[in-house]
Amino acid sequence: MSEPSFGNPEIVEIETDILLVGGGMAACGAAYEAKRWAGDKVKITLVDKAAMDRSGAVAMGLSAINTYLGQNTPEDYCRYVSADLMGITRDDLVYDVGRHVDDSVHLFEEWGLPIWKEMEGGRVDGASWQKAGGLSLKDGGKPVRSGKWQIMINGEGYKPIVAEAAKKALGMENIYERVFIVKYLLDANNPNQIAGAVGFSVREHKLYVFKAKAILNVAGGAVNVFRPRTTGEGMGRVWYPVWNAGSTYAMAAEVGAELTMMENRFVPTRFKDGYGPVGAWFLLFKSKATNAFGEDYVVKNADMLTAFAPYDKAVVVPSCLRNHAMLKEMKDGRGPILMDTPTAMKKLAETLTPKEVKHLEAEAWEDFLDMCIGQAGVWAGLNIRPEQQVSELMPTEPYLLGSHSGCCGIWVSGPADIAPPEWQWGYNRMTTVKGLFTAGDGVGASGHKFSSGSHAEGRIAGKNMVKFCLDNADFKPSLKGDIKAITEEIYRPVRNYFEHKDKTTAEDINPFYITPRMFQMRLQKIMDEYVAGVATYYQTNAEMLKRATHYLTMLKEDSVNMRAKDLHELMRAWENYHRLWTGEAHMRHIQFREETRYPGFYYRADYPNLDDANWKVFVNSRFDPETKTWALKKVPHKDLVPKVYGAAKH
Ligand code: SFD
Ligand code: AMP
Repeated sequence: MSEPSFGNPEIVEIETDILLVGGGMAACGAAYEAKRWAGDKVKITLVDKAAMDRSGAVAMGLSAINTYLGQNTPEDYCRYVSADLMGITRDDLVYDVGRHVDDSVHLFEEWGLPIWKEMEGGRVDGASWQKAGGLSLKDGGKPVRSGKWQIMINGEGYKPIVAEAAKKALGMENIYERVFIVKYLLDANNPNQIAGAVGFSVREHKLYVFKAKAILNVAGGAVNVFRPRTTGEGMGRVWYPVWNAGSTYAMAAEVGAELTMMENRFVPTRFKDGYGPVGAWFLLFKSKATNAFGEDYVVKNADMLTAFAPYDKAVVVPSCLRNHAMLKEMKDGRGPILMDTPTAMKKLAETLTPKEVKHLEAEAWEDFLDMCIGQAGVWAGLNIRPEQQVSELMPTEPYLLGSHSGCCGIWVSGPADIAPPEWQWGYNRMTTVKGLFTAGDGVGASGHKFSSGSHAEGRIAGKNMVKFCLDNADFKPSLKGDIKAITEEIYRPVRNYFEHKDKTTAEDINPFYITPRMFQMRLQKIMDEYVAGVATYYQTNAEMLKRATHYLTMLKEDSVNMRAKDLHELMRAWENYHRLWTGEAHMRHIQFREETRYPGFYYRADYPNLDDANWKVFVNSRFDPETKTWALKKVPHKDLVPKVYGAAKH
C-alpha cells in the first residue's frame, strides 16, 4: 500500500435490501432460497472475505455429510443433539433444521455432489451409481450410512458445487468477494435496528459501505482464539478453518445482539498433528481407539461417565464425555491414545475380495484427501500405512462454533409453529437486533447441523429475511456513526505502521505498534493458560479467570496499537480483534456458569460437578453498545421433545 493513500481509500457505497455477510454453507443456502422468494422486489447482495468457491469450513471438501435424517425423525434428532450437548439445546431450532435438512442434501445431489449408494451387490461410489442404474436419494436411493446421522460422499468438490448454485441465483454482479467486513452499523433513527456493514477490500484500496434492511451474519466459527498444538513447526495447521476468526460473534456482540451458550466449545479428538477427523474411522471403518495398552477408554471409564450423563446413554455417549475418558488415561500416564486402524481394516477385509480390499485402502486415504489433505501428508511423511500402522489421536485446542459438535452462538427467534412465545419475536433466525439474522455457526444452542444443516438453516433465514424486507418496505436505513471517523478507525493499523515504522531498526519490533501476529500470540497465551486450554488440560477456576479478565482488558486496550503494513495485514489485525471479542465472550460465560457442564471440553476445577438443579439453563449475555458493559443472565431451559433422563449420580 503506498503511503499517500493510507487512511484515504476510495469509498464504495452500496444500497441493497438483504446483505449476506459470508459465503459459506449458510450464506449459499440463504442466497439460493432468498432469491426464490425475493422476486424483483427485494435486492440481495453477498459479501465474502474470500472467494466463495473455496471459502469457509468446506474449503478443502468433506468426505461425509453429517446430518441426513432419512428414516430418522426430527424428534429423534432433537434427542440426539440434546444428549450430545449435555441437555441444554433449543429443541425448536434443532427440530426446524431436522425437518428441512434432507431437502438441502437432495439439492446438493441434483447439483452434482457424488453421494455413495448402497446397492444390490454392495457399496457404489458417488461417481458410479448412475452408471450402475442406481437412484438419487430423492427418488429412493439408499445412501451409505457411516452412522445413524451421517452419509458418505466423494466431497472434494462439495464447496464449488454449492457455491455455484448460490452464485447462479444471485448473479456475480451482486457478489463482492475478498471484502472483509469489520463491523455492523445500527440505524441512526431506530434504536436496536441494523442498517449496514462496513469493510474493506483485501486486494484494492477500497472501503465498502453497505446499507441494508436486513443482514445475515454468517461468517463462520472461531479458530485460533486458543494457542493451537501446532505452533512454529506447523503453524496454520488446525482442524477448523484458520480463516474463520469469530467475526460472526464479535460483530453481533458489538451491536448489542444477545449471545447464548458462549461457554460451550468444541475440543475435537483428531489424528495427531494432521488434525484428520475421526468420524469415518469410528463409524464407517468401526475402528477402536485405545490407550497405549490396548484398552478402550470409553468402555474402561464407563462408570466415571455416568456421573455426568444427563440422558439415556443409549442415545449417544456425548462427544465431551468421550474426551473426558480419554483425558483420564492421558493424565494417568497411559498415553499415547491410539486409533487401531490396522485391526479395523483387517476385520473389514475378511469378507472382501482383493479388489474390494484395494478399494477400502483407497477409501481410507480418500477420507482425508477429500477434506483434510494435511493428514494424508502426515501419514505419507511418517511412513504410515493405515492398514499396517496405528495412528496417534489427540484432543485438540478448543474451537468456538455453533454448527458442528458445539453450540455457542447468538440467541435467535425460533419457528412460529413450534417455538414457545419467549423464544420467538417475529422472524425465524432473527437475533435480538431487529433486521440482523444468523444461521450455521452463528446460531447458538443448536449444534450438530454440520454442512447440510447450516445450508438448510441459511435457507430458513433467507426466506424469513425476504418476509422481513417486504413487511418493512418503507424502512430506509440510515447509518449511525460518521463514515469518515469509521474509515479512520478501520485504517488506524495502517497509520500506526507508517507513522512509526522508521523509529526502529527491526520492522516487527517497535514500542509504538504491535504486529497482528504478536497480538494473536498474546491472546492465545492468555486463553490457553487461564481459560482452560491445552496448557492446563482444559482446567480453570475463578481465580484464573480473574486474571484472564485483567489480561484481556489490557490486550483490548492495546488493540488500537496493532499495525498493518499492507492490506493483508490489515485483515489480520481485524481478524484478531474479532478473535479477542470472541475469546472475551467465551471467558465471561465460563466465569458465569459455576459448574462443569462439559467435562472433556473444559473443567471448572472449583465446581467440578454437573449441577442440574442450578445450571440446567441457558446462559445469555449482552454487550450494551451505549454503556459498553456486559451483562450475563440465566435463561430457563425447556424440553419441547420429551427426553429420557438417566440416573445422574453426583
Ligand atoms: O469431518 C467473512 N464440517 C463437517 N460437516 C459435515 O457435514 N461433514 C463433515 O464431515 C464435517 N467435518 C468437517 C467440517 C468442517 C471442517 C473444516 C473439517 C471437517 C475439516 C463442518 C461444516 O463445514 C460446517 O458446519 C459448516 O461449513 C458451517 O457453515 P457456516 O456457513 O456457518 O460457516 P462457513 O462454511 O465456515 O462459512 C463462513 C463464511 O464466512 C466468510 N467470512 N466474510 C466477510 N467478512 C468477514 N469478516 C468474514 N469472516 C468469515 C468466510 O470466507 C466463509 O465464506 S468433520 O470434522 O466432521
Ligand atoms: P468427527 O469426524 O469427529 O467430526 O465426527 C463426524 C461425525 O461422527 C459427527 O457427527 C460426530 O458426532 C460423529 N462421531 C465421531 N466419533 C464418534 C464416536 N466415537 N461415536 C459416535 N459418533 C461419533
